Amino acid sequence: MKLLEVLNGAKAWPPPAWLMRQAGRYLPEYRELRSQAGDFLSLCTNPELAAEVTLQPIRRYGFDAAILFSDILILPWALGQDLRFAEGEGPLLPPLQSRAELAKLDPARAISGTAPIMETVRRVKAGLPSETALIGFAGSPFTVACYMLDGKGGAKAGNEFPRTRLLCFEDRALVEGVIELLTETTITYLQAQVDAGADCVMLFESWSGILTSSLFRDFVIAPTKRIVTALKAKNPRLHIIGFPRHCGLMLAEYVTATGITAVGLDSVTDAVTAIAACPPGTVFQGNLDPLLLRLGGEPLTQGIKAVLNGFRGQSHIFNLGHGITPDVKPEAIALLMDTIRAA
Ligand code: 1CP
Repeated sequence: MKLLEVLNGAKAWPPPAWLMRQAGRYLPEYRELRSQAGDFLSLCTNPELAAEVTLQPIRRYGFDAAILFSDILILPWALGQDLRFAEGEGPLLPPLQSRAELAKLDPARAISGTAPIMETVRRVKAGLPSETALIGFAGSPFTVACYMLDGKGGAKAGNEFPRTRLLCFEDRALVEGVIELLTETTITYLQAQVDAGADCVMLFESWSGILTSSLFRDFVIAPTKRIVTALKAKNPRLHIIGFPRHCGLMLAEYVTATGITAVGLDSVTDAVTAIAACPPGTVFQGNLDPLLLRLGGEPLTQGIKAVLNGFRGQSHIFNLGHGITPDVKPEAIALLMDTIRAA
């Protein structure tokens, strides 16, 4: 599998490619299945439909990797926190109020509550071509904690999770408690995905950019290092991709201190800067601006070539800097894959 070779440190030209949110509302076949399933949570917990949705973009575009179709909020939901996805609003949860409420969440449910997800992993693995890698994933503890404490998404929780950031000072023990629970259960949850057939795993730290450097060390680097160390102790050859979105100057420290195999870059971090900042041999994933997919045509092909050339000579996995948005035309993704293959 080309993706695993690059994660092992090989350099490939053209690089292997997959895209964040490659399954989703921009695809007509996704919208069709989604309407059959009812709400989004029912889709995530229906192994037959979730596996089909995972495979749809692979059939259409032949990406080098499939990413399990699920959501980072499945873990807190499995542990016992209410969750619903309001149409057009993203996730909604009752914000955790106290350590007493936190104590009601049950870590044992990281296994029993996620059984349908593991069934999806097994089905996808069985349905994938042998050259296509299967990526399992979880949210990183801090990013998931933002949703558990603010109760809604970053786009909705104006000013970027204000309650979570205040709690870091007002009731730090509560934030630490949530992160502790998530760190332990994320290890269990990702190990179960590996046991079910995931070839590598990715940690989404989508909101790492809202923390001060000091809090970033405590709430991003330390838990990530614990997860990576625990998973590698059990699976020495497992590759773990970290995505510390908008982490800015903390990038090199994140890469060095956590021990992750590869780092996903957001679109605002350019190749020259990232390569100069990170230790030699760092494996990079990224980082086309998904906005260009809405434009298509020449701006898109120029943007793709800039990413390809920017990381040429490095171990690089082509991806976006964030997920595909629902307004992207499926033809733009076909143009993207043709451009990469012709490079
Ligand atoms: O069909 C729909 O209307 C639901 C839209 C949707 C989809 C397709 C949500 C709700 N989640 C997903 C799938 C999803 N989420 C995947 C599937 C695999 C793939 O990439 O194809 C993955 C990996 C995620 C991960 C995820 N969920 C992240 C991390 C990546 C990122 O986007 O930064 C985050 C932050 C979430 C939370 C979430 N779930 C859904 C939405 C709309 C959001 C974002 C809310 C916000 O904070 O604004």
